[in-house]
Amino acid sequence: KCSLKSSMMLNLDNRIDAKLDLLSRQDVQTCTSWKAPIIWQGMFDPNEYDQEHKSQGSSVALTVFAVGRYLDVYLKDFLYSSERHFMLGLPVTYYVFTDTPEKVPNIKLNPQRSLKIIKVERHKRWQDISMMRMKSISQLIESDIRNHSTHVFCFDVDQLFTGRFGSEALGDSVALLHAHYYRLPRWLFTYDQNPKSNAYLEMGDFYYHAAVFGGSWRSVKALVDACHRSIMEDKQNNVEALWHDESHLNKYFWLHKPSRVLSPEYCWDANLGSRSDIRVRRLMWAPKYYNKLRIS
Ligand code: 2GW
Ligand code: MN
Repeated sequence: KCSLKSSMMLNLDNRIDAKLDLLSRQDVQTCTSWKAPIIWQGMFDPNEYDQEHKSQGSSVALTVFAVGRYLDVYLKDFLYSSERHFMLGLPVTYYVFTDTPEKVPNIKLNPQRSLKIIKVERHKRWQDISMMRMKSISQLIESDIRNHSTHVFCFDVDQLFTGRFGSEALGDSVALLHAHYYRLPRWLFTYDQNPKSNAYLEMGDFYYHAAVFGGSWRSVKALVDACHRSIMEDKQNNVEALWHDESHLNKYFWLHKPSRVLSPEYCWDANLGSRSDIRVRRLMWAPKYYNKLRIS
């Protein structure tokens, strides 16, 4: 449990964070040992965050990869749901990475929102499709995002927005608690245990989910560069981390603590059932069609 008496002791990402009410949630951990807030429903006033970010001129880039069949199966629903729930009221630019640009659905976007398509090659191994996202994101931040958006969020495509995923999630460096691990003892966390891998991590703070990470474009650039470098070095040494990019991400966030942590409300798995601490479901895992999608 968080022992902080007052949110004034938080490390603040935004001026408005001073108003976070850590004590409004007694049933969950609301700050980390390095005093980053863990964002749960009930701790914040959404309107105040929206106003603050509008007046600061925040704008958000959303990156998502839809390579091969993942485009047909997931992309359209992901984007439509995002139009209903993701960062409403702020300018949003979607960046869809795909090997088949012609198949990207033509979606009617709300005002102040636009979509750009980036063609990428389709790696043979799915592990590479997932890991090489780091490099593509880095290049895009450099060539485009940094000129247009203050913040970046990177998403898996196999999910659906079902509730507000708003400006309260914006911060300098943002990590997400993995829904399957946030209540488990740390020794069960599935960090990479091979000392030969750069992702090797005996014990970390939390188990973070790579399906969602974000921050200022500068911080995300540093993160994806570090993870990509780490992944490439592993390749040269003929090792692959247990959970691929997610293992490297967890190592990175151990070395570079996130300034803001999102509760599993921000990426919930319906298979876990309903729990009293999950008061709102903001983003949900979509079904995995393993037999159809993971043939390679
Ligand atoms: C991935 C696995 C098996 C077969 C295909 C793919 C695949 C992934 C693909 O054919 N096309 C594609 O665009 N992707 C992208 O990579 C897509 O955006 C997808 O959401 C993302 C990660 O793959 P996914 O969602 O199948 O993996 P998960 O849900 O098990 O992801 C966790 O672990 C991954 C590493 O193994 C990543 O770290 C991911 O960020 C985690 O959420
Ligand atoms: Mn996924």
